[in-house]
Amino acid sequence: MKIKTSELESVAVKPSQYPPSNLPEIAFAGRSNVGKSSLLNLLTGRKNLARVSGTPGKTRTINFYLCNNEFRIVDLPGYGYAKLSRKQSAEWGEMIENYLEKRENLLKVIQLVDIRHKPSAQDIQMYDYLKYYGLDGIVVATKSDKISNNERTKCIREIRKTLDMNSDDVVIPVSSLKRTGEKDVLEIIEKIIADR
Ligand SMILES: Nc1nc2c(ncn2[C@@H]2O[C@H](COP(=O)(O)OP(=O)(O)O)[C@@H](O)[C@H]2O)c(=O)[nH]1
Ligand SMILES: [Mg+2]
Repeated sequence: MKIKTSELESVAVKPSQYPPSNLPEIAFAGRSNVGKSSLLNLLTGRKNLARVSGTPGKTRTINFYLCNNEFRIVDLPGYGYAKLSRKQSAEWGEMIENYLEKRENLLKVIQLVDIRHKPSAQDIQMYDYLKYYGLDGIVVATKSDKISNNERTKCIREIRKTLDMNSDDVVIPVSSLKRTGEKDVLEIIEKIIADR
């Protein structure tokens, strides 16, 4: 699959601001700075659809991108940003929970982790959350250009083990910098939509 057209359809902090639930949605979650915006730009072939920021933690909204007039990519606000107040953290939790729990047209959440690091406590928590809602099973390991081919296998094994993934779950190494792995992600998105 190729994403030929994409546009920001809605920016939401609460369910009443979501677009209609008429189209299938695939969401992306991950720690701030993990490379989510870069990946979304790569997938959509647009330089600046999702902002890439040097200052993490800025996106505090759920952004809905309409793709090929056929499905939506949903950018969930990043977690793990140290400078959030307790109130902001609570708002983040509520925002994510509302969406994961109630969105009937949400098919899957693709979780991003940095390929170099063992998933953090918050990564694990997020993934457990996805398991609870039956939305788990696909992890993108970002910034794969930062490690050698040799290290890659080891790092992926570590991610699988730490997140307690099943054998039929997948970890896809991606580099937005080198533009690798993008086809594998698009293929999976296509399959999720076709199988629904
Ligand atoms: N080396 C490398 N750096 C990346 C890659 N993807 C993102 N980055 C960098 O990581 C930082 C955060 O990226 P961004 O896409 O804004 O992450 P987000 O906060 O998860 O949306 C930026 O400085 C990016 O240039 C990648 O594949 N390889
Ligand atoms: Mg971002």
